[in-house]
Amino acid sequence: MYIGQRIKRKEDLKFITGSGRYIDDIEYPGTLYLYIVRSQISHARIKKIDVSDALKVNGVVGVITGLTIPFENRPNNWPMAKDEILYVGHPIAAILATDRYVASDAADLVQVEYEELPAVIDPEEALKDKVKAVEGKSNVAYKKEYKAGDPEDALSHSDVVLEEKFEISRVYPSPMEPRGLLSVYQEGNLLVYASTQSAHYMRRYLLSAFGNQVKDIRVIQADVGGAFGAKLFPYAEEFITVYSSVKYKRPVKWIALRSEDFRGMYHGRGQIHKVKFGAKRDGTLTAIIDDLIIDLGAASHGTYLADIAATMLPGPYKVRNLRVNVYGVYTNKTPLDQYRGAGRPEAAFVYERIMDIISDELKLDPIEVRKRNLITQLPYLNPFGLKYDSGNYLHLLEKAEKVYRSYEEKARELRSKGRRVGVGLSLYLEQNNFGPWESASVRIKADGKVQVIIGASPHGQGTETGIAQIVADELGVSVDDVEVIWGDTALIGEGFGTYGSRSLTLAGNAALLASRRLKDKILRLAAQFMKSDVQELEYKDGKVVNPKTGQSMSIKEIASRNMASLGGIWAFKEEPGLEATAYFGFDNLTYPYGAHVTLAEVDDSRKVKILDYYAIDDIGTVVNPMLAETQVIGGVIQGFGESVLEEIVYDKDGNLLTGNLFDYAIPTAVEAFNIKWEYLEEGKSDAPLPAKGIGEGATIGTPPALIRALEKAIGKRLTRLPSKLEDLI
Ligand code: MCN
Ligand code: MO
Repeated sequence: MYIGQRIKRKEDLKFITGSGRYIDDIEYPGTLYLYIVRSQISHARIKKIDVSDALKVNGVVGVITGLTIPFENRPNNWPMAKDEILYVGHPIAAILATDRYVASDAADLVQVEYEELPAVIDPEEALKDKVKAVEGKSNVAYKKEYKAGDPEDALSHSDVVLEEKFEISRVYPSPMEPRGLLSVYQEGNLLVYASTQSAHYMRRYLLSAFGNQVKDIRVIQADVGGAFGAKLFPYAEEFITVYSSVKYKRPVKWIALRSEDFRGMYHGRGQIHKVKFGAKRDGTLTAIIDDLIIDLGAASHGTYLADIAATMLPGPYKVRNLRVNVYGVYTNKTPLDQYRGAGRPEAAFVYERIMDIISDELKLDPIEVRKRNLITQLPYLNPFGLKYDSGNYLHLLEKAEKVYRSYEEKARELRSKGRRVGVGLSLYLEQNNFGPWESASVRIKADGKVQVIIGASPHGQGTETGIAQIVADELGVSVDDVEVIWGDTALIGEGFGTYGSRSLTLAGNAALLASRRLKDKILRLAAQFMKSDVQELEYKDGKVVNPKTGQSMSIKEIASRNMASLGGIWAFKEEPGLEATAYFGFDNLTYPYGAHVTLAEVDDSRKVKILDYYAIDDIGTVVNPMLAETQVIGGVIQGFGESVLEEIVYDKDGNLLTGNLFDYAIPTAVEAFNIKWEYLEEGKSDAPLPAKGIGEGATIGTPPALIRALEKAIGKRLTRLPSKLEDLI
């Protein structure tokens, strides 16, 4: 059995030997390089754009301005600002040149005449709807009320009623590779190389805009240097690049500079929760009323993140009286969309802060407060209709409690020596496997090697290895003989992609079902080749055996017999070919859960140091504990960044103050720390392979645990992400 084993990643060799192929490594003769001229101010009316000087530059082939394409939840001035500039970084013009440096030099010669408009940057200001972020439009792009039970009544019957404002700042997803696209126009067809989380989504988006101008669009996912949720949905620059290659009938390449990526890549998080909540003296949470303001920036496609946060607000707790008033507001900033965790980290920050605050206010132990509120019967229908499927939350919490108590012990000792240390624990609920289904095809080639094609688009997670383990077990072959490929819309009919921690579960189960289907076909073909009745045969360890006669055939023999001359094949009833496709999806989402415990120190220079860190997850069957563990490690470090280092900051006029990696701090090897991880397999999903996802969990569990530890270290309540230096006095 490979499932459950720490198999080394199959995908790494090419990257560690330098033979990865990212978009910018792919070269086509005759390529034009595209450079985007971006707005330097946050809100203005465009009066005139003069490109005549730019067009005179030797090597410049064309300049595009005023391109607008109607697209769902995007402003009228999309993908380019035609008459109104909405944020710093908004594309205004695109220079196409035979050399990328010529293109960027020519960009300086584009003259934009504009009339500045007042900008609204602060989301609470935006909610007042006085200064408009988009001319002629209300700032309130989205309003929704989620209500369950009777929260007002429950508050009036509570022993304590508390109020708090939690702020979760915007972050930049910071993949190592910025975005980019290469669009190749060939005889009426488009071949698009993308740094994306889903080749199929990209094709569908591009077809909606360019489908009537080209015969077909094929999208290939190049190697992707990280995405973290931010490379799933379409971007202005991608549409501008494709438009240009159709217009000039040439390959066009666009690669973002890091500083452009800070302004162009959708920011994540950006939520404010103004919360009123009540509790009984014993720590029972009675009700939550939450005004949730999501800072959408200049487009409204990020509203679903508030919906996820709102419906997940009860977390793993029994509270049934809630009201969440969601306000999605436009601001003159880069549009907002998903970042690893997507709505669940925001919810967890709020419900875990609430648990800790209740324990402080009522002088109760934080674990006891959690236990008092914990859901103990699963499946459970949460007050907003989400069905938590499986698991034993209490068991996991009890395991985490042991770690917590031992960290407390250490903390007491260190505190007695005058050190500012604290311990934090978080319990969190994850929700994953979004998207209707995923596809997989499994083939056996003539040499007996197995090829798996999946509709998901992994980009660093290690899914190739995980899925190879599943298929190798099912077919009884060596994991080294299983190759997993993906990321090309010409490879498999339809698919979705890699997001919402779904790939192992959905594509993995599709691959499992396809392997089972393929085994039936192998048996039928073998029956013919072995001149046996199919009922007499058994599939075992990559072989078909006839227990009665002792006769057997390996998959390799069957696969090569399958290739025999036409007569040899058509003489049989079964058609040739060893290939099967299957699809897998859930009726309900799955709900993994976990707990994080940390011992942290704030030193005299207010620097945060993690002295110990422990995470426990229950994701049902773990296919490869090493892959899952590395996802947790990466996620904890990202969560650390979000908790103490990373923040997108704009000044009051909408200038981005943290627009490069000098001003925007992400954790590096220097800040990294040791993380211990353990897993339970009690909460199985109802899939044939009863797994759930792990790709995002750690970004949900880390901030509330860490902020609690810091709060205990300094003895002052912390309510925002990240905690800033001035908070840590
Ligand atoms: N796994 C496992 N057993 C399970 C579940 C998962 O062994 N029960 C393994 C899988 O084989 C895979 C990894 O854990 O190697 C993650 O699988 P899964 O939870 O299915 O998540 P996805 O593959 O769908 O990845 C998406 C997830 C998301 S949504 C974001 S955002 C994120 C993340 O993955 N972005 C990442 N981790 C990232 N890691 C890297 N390196 N780069 C990103 O951009
Ligand atoms: Mo994601």
